[in-house]
Amino acid sequence: MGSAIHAATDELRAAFRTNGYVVVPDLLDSTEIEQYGAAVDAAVAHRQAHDSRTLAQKSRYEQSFQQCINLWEDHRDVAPLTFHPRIAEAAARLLDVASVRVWHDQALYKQPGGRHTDAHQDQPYWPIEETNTVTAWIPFQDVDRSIGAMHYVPGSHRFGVREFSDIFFGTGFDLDDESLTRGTPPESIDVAAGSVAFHHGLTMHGAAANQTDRTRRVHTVIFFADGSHRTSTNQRHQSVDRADIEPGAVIASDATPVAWPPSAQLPDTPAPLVPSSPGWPGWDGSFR
Ligand SMILES: O=C(O)CCC(=O)C(=O)O
Repeated sequence: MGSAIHAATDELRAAFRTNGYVVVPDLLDSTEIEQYGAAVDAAVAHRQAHDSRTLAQKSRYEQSFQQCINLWEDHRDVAPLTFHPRIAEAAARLLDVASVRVWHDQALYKQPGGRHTDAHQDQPYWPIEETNTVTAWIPFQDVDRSIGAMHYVPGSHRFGVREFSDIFFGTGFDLDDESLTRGTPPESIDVAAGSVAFHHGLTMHGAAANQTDRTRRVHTVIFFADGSHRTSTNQRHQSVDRADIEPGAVIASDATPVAWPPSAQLPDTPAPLVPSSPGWPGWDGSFR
């Protein structure tokens, strides 16, 4: 690990606590970017090989990105990225916990001409009681607004809002609605390849359209504090359903392995997906 590799310093942790997002610079070196970028490219191509639709033929949601979930399980060369110790350690430090688990990973490839990503909070999509959650957003190329940069409403993870926003069939949050955002405008964040943007599970966010002729290649990993519980609602989600985690129980299974502290070996591939997990698109394997 070279000296240029950074960490979630106290300053960055304070910024994350205040704003609900932060960019941790230089977590991956150029060799890793090339290697993992190629691995995720191949995994996405494999998962999407059956899909010959043009962008215009896809749903609004699918026009925002090609979403490929849990690539670490069936594309084992992606696993070292999903469980990358520097990224997992940064997540644990930002959440201020000793140990984090992976909820799931997902590639989010925004195709040339891909529409913007509608605004939402992530946490309402997940039946996790505690809100000690964070997503690592890992671009394989420099990202600015023209290719689909993320934007975040600063401090919105502390607004007391935990509200499902339907980006699958609807248009998501209206960030011009001051009663939602407290009049705080979203901030668009450029991220250089090698750096990782982290956002809290309650931070309101979206992403710009891809106006370039290149795909915006991004891998993401969702981490949650070890010891978190499944909500007592009947909200379904493969990350808990497939391991029969009961409502109210601690979420701990081989479907959501510990990423920090790191293990000597990468986690094994867990049992296959539950064939049909009602809820919302993606959880029945339709994006696989
Ligand atoms: O990459 C995008 O376009 C959206 C990402 C996102 O919403 C997320 O990672 O929670």
